[in-house]
Order: sequence, then structure tokens, then C-alpha cells
Amino acid sequence: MDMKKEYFALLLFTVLCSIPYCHSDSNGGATCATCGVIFGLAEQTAVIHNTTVVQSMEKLCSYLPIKFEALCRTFVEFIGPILFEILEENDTPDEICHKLGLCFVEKGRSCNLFPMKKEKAKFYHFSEDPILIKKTKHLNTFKLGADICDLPGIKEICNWIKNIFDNHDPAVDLDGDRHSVYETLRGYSWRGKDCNDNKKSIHPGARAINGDIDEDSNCNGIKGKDPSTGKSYETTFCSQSEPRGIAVLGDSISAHFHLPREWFNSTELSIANFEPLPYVGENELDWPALSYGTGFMNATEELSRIIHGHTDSIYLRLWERNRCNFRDYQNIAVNGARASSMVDNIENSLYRNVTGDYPLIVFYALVGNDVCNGHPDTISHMTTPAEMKNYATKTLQYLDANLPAGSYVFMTGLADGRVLYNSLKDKIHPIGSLRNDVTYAHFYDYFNCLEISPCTGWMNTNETLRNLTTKRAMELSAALQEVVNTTGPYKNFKVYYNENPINKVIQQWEAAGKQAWELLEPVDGFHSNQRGNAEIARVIWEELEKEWPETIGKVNPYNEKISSIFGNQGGYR
Ligand SMILES: *[C@@H]1O[C@H](CO)[C@@H](O)[C@H](O)[C@H]1NC(C)=O
Ligand SMILES: *[C@@H]1O[C@H](CO)[C@@H](O)[C@H](O)[C@H]1NC(C)=O
Ligand SMILES: *[C@@H]1O[C@H](CO)[C@@H](O)[C@H](O)[C@H]1NC(C)=O
Ligand SMILES: *[C@@H]1O[C@H](CO)[C@@H](O)[C@H](O)[C@H]1NC(C)=O
Ligand SMILES: *[C@@H]1O[C@H](CO)[C@@H](O)[C@H](O)[C@H]1NC(C)=O
Ligand SMILES: *[C@@H]1O[C@H](CO)[C@@H](O)[C@H](O)[C@H]1NC(C)=O
Ligand SMILES: *[C@@H]1O[C@H](CO)[C@@H](O)[C@H](O)[C@H]1NC(C)=O
Ligand SMILES: [Ca+2]
Ligand SMILES: [Ca+2]
Ligand SMILES: [Ca+2]
Repeated sequence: MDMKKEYFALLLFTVLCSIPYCHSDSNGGATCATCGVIFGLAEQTAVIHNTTVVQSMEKLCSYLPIKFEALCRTFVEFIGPILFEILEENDTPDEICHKLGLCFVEKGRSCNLFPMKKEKAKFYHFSEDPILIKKTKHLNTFKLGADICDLPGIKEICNWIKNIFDNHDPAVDLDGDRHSVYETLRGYSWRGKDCNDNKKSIHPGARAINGDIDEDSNCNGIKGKDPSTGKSYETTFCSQSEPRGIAVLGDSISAHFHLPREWFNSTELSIANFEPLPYVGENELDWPALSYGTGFMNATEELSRIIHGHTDSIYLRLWERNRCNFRDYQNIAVNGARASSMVDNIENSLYRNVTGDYPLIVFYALVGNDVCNGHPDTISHMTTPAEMKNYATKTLQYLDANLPAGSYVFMTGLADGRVLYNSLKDKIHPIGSLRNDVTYAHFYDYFNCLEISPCTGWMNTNETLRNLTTKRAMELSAALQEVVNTTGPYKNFKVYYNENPINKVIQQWEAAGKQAWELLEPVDGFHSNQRGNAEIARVIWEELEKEWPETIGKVNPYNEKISSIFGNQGGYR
């Protein structure tokens, strides 16, 4: 299986739809949106370089890493003649997608990403229009089918993408401890690197075997014995230090979903900006290695072209506090996760040996998908408080059977997503960069028209609906709080409720006179960006220090000795 060559389609297809689950769609749905974005970029590139749309698509291909470039050209070779046949001068990207049959009129409406030209406006609005009927007849010859996954070459790719996005265990893991020596595909971007992939007993977080004199059983880089005393370093430095790891059971916020603005802003497209595409694709468009919970590295030089800000995380701070905790992180977060999918399968991917491993601090952080969906009737598809209690209780029961004694679990409340609309509505979305003609308010409407919004309730121009969504989010937070108050005690962990840190992050940021949008992802208009992630880490950590200091353990007095003897402790990669 050659994974590399399939990224272009990954970009095409996952851009808009795989952010959350596409519960429903209309008017062409995700296929239409993907088409609109591609031709939006192609059309703007054509204007910038004074070329035709087909030429500019070839130009877009040339920006991609070499293997995707070939695939991209295959696609252009296929689509080029069709475009030549059907395009008329000044067709907007939306019109192109309608002509291709990837977008269509349904429910008496047409969905447009870009402003319609006035004289064209009637064309897609009246299905009885004789001109439309004539045109449609003509166009049917070229209709590509309703799904972009039916296009040549892209079909297999769609299946492959589905595999990546449906699988939450490492692709490479010989000994089955769910820690990998491979970086992406749920490898050490997500969970501390395995320092021996042939032994299940050896992995980050394992209790030291025989003082780690011969082998580093917990992959923290500390092993061997002090020649002057003959005593094991691991025993001397770590055995009294109460080591612990961190795991995050979360959604795309915890996985750190990030689509670079530089891939959607026609004035910023370049070869250099697309170089990290393979890395990003194999990580499901997530950046766990830079996330608030389990981030362990700053963006490398290559990545820093499309990442703005440094990494701060609870993991990094736990390690700074006690260097014995090195590499002990697990990011069990999945785009679109909600309380039910956590119970159904996601939580099963957590790995901890109840007797053989150190305790964990677990964050159960489902920030919004329980109130977010793409349905037009969004409220009736939200999780109810009773369901939330039921799912959360099940997850706690699961954790009690699978966490080492002495662990801690935080049940995090939902965020108030009204900040999204309030801070972004009048700003320009990157896809409208050339003419400044697409605002977020419009972008949200477009998603809602196609019924593929990651969150119809909050990403909506209807204030009543946004308020109702927040009301439900608060009810679900209260449900979690009630579960914490009324269930247990649990034998292997203490459980606490913490308010969603994003609310506090935004308050503090605005109180300092700064703008909330600076913390939000510009492409999807939904997630926390790199800066936001670092702020979330800080706010959570400060709260842990203040309210629950026992959860983070003591400062290890041997930290400096560990650094001086073991340097970077073997690094992360
Ligand atoms: C754009 O290209 C066309 C045809 O190649 C040429 O006639 C025209 O002068 C160019 N316009 C600009 C602004 O360069
Ligand atoms: C990341 O960069 C920040 C700011 O330059 C620095 O303070 C921090 O130590 C770096 N973190 C890591 C893990 O390298
Ligand atoms: C868990 O750890 C114990 C003690 O190290 C070991 O005996 C046991 O086999 C481990 N269990 C699994 C499932 O690896
Ligand atoms: C697009 O990129 C340009 C730099 O080329 C930048 O000035 C502009 O703010 C970007 N637009 C958006 C909406 O991100
Ligand atoms: C929505 O909630 C805000 C804050 O609670 C309130 O000020 C506003 O009036 C509400 N708007 C509607 C339409 O309910
Ligand atoms: C706004 O949303 C509410 C709640 O779903 C709905 O009752 C109302 O009709 C909507 N208003 C408009 C103008 O669509
Ligand atoms: C849970 O307990 C806390 C403190 O004991 C209290 O403040 C809170 O109101 C309770 N919440 C619910 C929903 O029971
Ligand atoms: Ca392994
Ligand atoms: Ca192993
Ligand atoms: Ca060790």
C-alpha cells in the first residue's frame, strides 16, 4: 500500500467533511464544499497569475509534494477537458461545481460559497426556469456523479482515508502495548515512543523492572547504576518521586485539529507551505505533538511555516516537575468524538497495565460535539443530559477497571461556543483572501446550507439558536458534575469536575485587551489554534496547582541530576 501518493485526495476529501462526522448533507454536501474550495483556490490563482482555470489547477498541483503532484495532475488531466467544454467566461467557482454536478439545487435552495454575480442569480434558483432545464440537459452529459469519491483514482483513496480516520490504534506496534516506534498513524505523535517494540512489558509509564539496571523499562531514558555507589539510578531518582503519566480522552480540540491557513489563502500558496502535507495527513489533520494536553515539541523549522506559536502542555509541565515522567503521555482523542463514541470504542484504545504501570491523570474532555452536529434540526440531535450521565458513568466504570490505583480523572465541562460567532462573524475567511468577499458569517451559512456544519448550533447567524446550544452545553456540563458528585467512590482513582478551560482562557485574553479570534483556528472557525492550546495548558495547570496539587505530584529534587547524567533522556523521536 503506497500511502504517500494518496494525500492529495486526502486533502480534497477530508478538508471539510471529516472535521466532525457528516451526519447528513444536502445540495451536494461535503463533495460540493470540497469542489467549491478547490475551484475557489484555482480561480483566484488564475487571477493572480493571469492564467486560465485549468492552467492554474496545474499550478496548484505543482505546489504539492512530488507524489501528490502526480496524482493531482492525473485529476487535472481528467477534469481539464470537461472544464474546457462546460466553462463559460466569468463562471464563479460555485457555478463550476454546479455544472460539474457536484453541487445541486435541493430543498428549493442553492448554496454558494462565493457571492453570486447578480445577472446569474436567477439561474440556480428557479427549477422551473426553461433556461435551466435546457442547460441541465446539456450538462447531464458531463455530470460526474454526486460523490467526489467516484472520480478516477480518488475512489481507492477515499477508502484508504476512511481506514486512517477510523483506526485509533498505532499502525505499527509489534508487541501490542499501543506504543509505537513510528511517528504518525497514531504512533509517537500521539503516545510516548516505545523504546522496545518487541517487549510488551517495556513502554512509557511502566514500573521499573529490577531498578532499570539493565534495560530502560519505562522509556524515560533513565537506566543503569551509579558507579560510585552501585545503586540503580532509576531507584535513586524516581522510586520516591511518584511518577505518573497523562492521558487525554477527547475530541478534535484535544487532538489539536489544525488546517493551515496557508493552504486556503490563495495569496499564500507555495511549495514550502505544502511540504508537511504527509505528516499532517497521517495524523488525521491533528497535531497531538503540539497540543495542550500531550504536546512535547515546538514546531520544527518546516512545520513553523504553518504553525504560529509555541507549544505548552500539561505533559511538558508534568515532565518539568518530575523528569521521571518522560514520554509518559497518551493522546486518545478523535475528531468528532462525543460521549457515546467514547464509550463505543475510543476509550478502549487507552493502554495502561493496572498492576504493572504508574498511575495516570486522565482528562475526559469532550468540548462540544455532544451539542454540535450538521443537522438542520440540530437540537433534536444533541446528546441529552440523561444520555450524558449514562455515557459518562460507563466511561468512569471502564476507567476504574483499567487504571492503576492512585490515578486521577478530570471530567471537563463543555465550552461556550458562542465566542466563535461573536468574534469571527465579520472577519474574512482565508478562502476569500483575494477579494475579501467571504466572511465567517457567510461561511457558516454555506456549511449550514449544505448541512455539513461541524456545529450548526453555534456556527449560525441565528442568535436564539446559538443561545439554545449554549443552554444545552451547560446542562450537559451540569450532568457531568452530577455524575462526579453522585457516583463512586472508585477504587483506582479520584474523580473531579473542572470547568472547561477555554471559557477562562477567552475571559483572561479579552481582559488583557486582546481579541478572542487570535486564539481560534482560521480555516474551520471552530477550534483553538496553537496559541489557544498553549493558553489552555497554562490555565489548566494553574488550576491544578491551586485546587488539586496532589494530582500533579511533588517536584522531584533529582531533576537536575537526571538532566546532567541523562541529557535529553533519549529524546522523543
Ligand atoms: C493576461 O494574459 C493575456 C493572454 O495571455 C494577455 O493578453 C494579457 O495582457 C495579460 N494581462 C496582464 C494584466 O498581464
Ligand atoms: C518551545 O519554545 C518556547 C518559546 O521559544 C520555549 O520557551 C520552550 O522551551 C520550547 N519548548 C520545547 C519543548 O522545546
Ligand atoms: C501487567 O504487569 C504485570 C506486572 O508487571 C505483568 O505480570 C502482566 O503480565 C502485565 N499484564 C499485561 C496484560 O501485559
Ligand atoms: C492571506 O495572506 C495574506 C498574506 O499573503 C495575509 O496578509 C492575509 O491576512 C491572509 N488572509 C486571511 C484572510 O487569512
Ligand atoms: C442570548 O444570550 C445573551 C447572553 O445571555 C443575551 O444577552 C441575548 O439577549 C440572548 N439573545 C437571544 C436572541 O435570546
Ligand atoms: C432561530 O432559531 C430558533 C430556534 O431553533 C427558531 O425557533 C427560529 O425560528 C429561528 N429564527 C430564524 C429567523 O430563523
Ligand atoms: C456538585 O457538587 C459541588 C460541590 O460539592 C456543587 O457546587 C455543585 O453544585 C454540585 N453539582 C451538581 C450538578 O450536583
Ligand atoms: Ca509497542
Ligand atoms: Ca514495548
Ligand atoms: Ca527508566
